[in-house]
Amino acid sequence: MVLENELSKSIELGCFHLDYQPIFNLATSNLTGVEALVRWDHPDLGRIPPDQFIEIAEETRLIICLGKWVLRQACRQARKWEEKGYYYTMAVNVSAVQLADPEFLMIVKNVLEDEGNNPSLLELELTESVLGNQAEILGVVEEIRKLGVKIALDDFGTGYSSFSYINELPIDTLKIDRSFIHNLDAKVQNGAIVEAILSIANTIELNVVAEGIERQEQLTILKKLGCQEGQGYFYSKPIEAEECEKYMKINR
Ligand code: G
Ligand code: G
Ligand code: MN
Ligand code: NA
Repeated sequence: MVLENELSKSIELGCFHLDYQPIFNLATSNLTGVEALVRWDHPDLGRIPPDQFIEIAEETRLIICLGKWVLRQACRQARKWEEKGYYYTMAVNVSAVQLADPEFLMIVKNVLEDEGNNPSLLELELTESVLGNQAEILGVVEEIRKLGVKIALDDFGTGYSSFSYINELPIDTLKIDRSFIHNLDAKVQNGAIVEAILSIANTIELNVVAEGIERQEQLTILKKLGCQEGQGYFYSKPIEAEECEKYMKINR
């Protein structure tokens, strides 16, 4: 497969960069963190979006190498911000293939040590597809959490068994999938699922991030329902590290 070869070459040559999407406290509009999102800068084909290569990277297991690079890059950036007195959560997407890799825990440990990060400012975003049901994966997640790293459940609500994972996995944050935010409007029933998710999350003291906030109306409803944090085009699309800094304040 051609794209596979290109992907492999680009990983060797380092033809990727990370953009960061800011995440805000909805009540105060203060920045709380950023989500790192990988971008492929192909020398001839130009920018290729992740929807077009993450799956191939997973199928070919190239995601293990690429994901390791993403993690290191994100931690290096987070460390630079820490040194400037900018203490914000750095969220990094982790694929199922990475989590199932026996070396993953060691990779996380090494990156944190090498880069000198505060582990509690790193949050790994897992999706339900990651999780299957294996006890091994639960063990890895527990070990990662012992390092002080936070765990988020991404795209929450889209899978078959989202709710069962809340009990089985040690998680800190739920990220409500943007499909549930999309139709939030004055119709009460459209908010019912979000309201249910928030009710459970508040009871068991999970942090909740709403994804894909695009309109003021959605923000107003989310605030009313007690959602703490959010991200989306209403605030900012994914942007370069330097541009993120305009949202950051020194808090030592
Ligand atoms: O912003 P966007 O077009 O970048 O992302 C599209 C999809 O690609 C999202 O579902 C996102 O989770 C995924 N994605 C982006 N960056 C990464 C990454 O570094 N690792 C993994 N596994 N997925 C990513
Ligand atoms: O699956 P994950 O949550 O990691 O995906 C992040 C993806 O969502 C990226 O592709 C990002 O560009 C996209 N995204 C971020 N904010 C918005 C938004 O407000 N609306 C839409 N449609 N997509 C968004
Ligand atoms: Mn994500
Ligand atoms: Na998502």
